[in-house]
Amino acid sequence: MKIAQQNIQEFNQKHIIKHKNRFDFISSELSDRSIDVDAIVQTLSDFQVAVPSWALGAGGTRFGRFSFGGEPSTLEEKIDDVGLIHALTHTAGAISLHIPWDIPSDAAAIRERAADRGLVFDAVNSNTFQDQSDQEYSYKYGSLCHVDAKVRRQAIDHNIQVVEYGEALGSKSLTVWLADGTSFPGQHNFRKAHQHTQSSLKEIYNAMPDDWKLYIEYKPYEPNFYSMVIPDWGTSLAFAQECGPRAHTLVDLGHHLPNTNIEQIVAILMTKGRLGGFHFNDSKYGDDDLTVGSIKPYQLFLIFNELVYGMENNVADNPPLAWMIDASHNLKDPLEDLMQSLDAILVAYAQALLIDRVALEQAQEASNVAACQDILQQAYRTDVRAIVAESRLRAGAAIDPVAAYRSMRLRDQLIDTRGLHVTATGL
Ligand SMILES: [Mn+2]
Repeated sequence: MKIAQQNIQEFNQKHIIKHKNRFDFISSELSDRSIDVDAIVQTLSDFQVAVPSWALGAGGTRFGRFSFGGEPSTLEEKIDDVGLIHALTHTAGAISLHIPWDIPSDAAAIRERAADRGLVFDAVNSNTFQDQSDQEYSYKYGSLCHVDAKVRRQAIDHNIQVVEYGEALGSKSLTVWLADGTSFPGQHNFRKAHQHTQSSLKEIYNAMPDDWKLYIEYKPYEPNFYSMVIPDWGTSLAFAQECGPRAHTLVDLGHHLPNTNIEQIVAILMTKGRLGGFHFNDSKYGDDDLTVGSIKPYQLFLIFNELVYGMENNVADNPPLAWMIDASHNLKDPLEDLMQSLDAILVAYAQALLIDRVALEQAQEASNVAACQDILQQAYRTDVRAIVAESRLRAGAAIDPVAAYRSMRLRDQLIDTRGLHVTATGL
């Protein structure tokens, strides 16, 4: 299923006058502050975030799962759904696959289907946190860290195979997240588990093509509750540095203990040239996988403040970042949730682009703490929604994607085509 461009134009036409009034108002206000609004609109139009194949259906918890009508049950349908989001937002120009949930049987056809919807394939993700029915050894007690070399071998080979699938699709990076860890003191020899993980990662890294990047994700707890083999950004960074220059740390916003200063982590990793990518979501307690910006929008803005600074002052030659949403939708229509997330990302990015960096630096140098706070909040409290809408309008997308999605009754159409009781693969 695809959206005709004409339908988007018709939707925009109905809302254009109201939008133009709002955009003209904020444009003149920002022009008075000597801000180049057109440059910001262009930056937002160009910004692309990958949608993961596992976020298109209803997620679940360990207590239950409530499916959502019209969920995609094949890789082709998942690509179609990302295509719908991309047509409405022009921000979701990439898809990220999890293997073995989404093994492409005909890579050329899948690639073509994606290209037809303006999509490319972003990082591929391996999975050694579940056992598959056809695998010889279990990951119950770990994968890349396992005490048994045969289990490590199987997990390394799986990652190398994921890279091969990715190559066929045009991906250029592998993301590794490990559930490896322990739930009880004494279960692991920490040093041995660390060394096994390091040598396994290095072997995967060395097997990748020369133009590939390795992203190493961290998480402090869950599914293991006493220790994780890669619990934090420092451990991830140490592994990345040991692997080589194309290995980087991946920050997932939900993979931190409460109140962790994530923006500071972003700043330090970029200073070291080792921030590889981002998994956007939001949380109240831990890895809640809630809609981006739904709980802590100010934190998201402060993170974008550091990202913008890092991209504008790239002294350590940090590579271009891989942006991806990593969320799970238990209550909302997954497509609406993803569009809300994309919107929240663009709002935070736009606000960060408004920060008066010259004034901020002067205030920092003068230790004028009150002024520092005022400068940040002046940007954060600016209503940039019309700027974000204008960036979509100029790119041929919908002024208000969720409203357009509803007015076109796209979920009803998906249910008509796919049925009410279908289940997407993934978490
Ligand atoms: Mn993640």
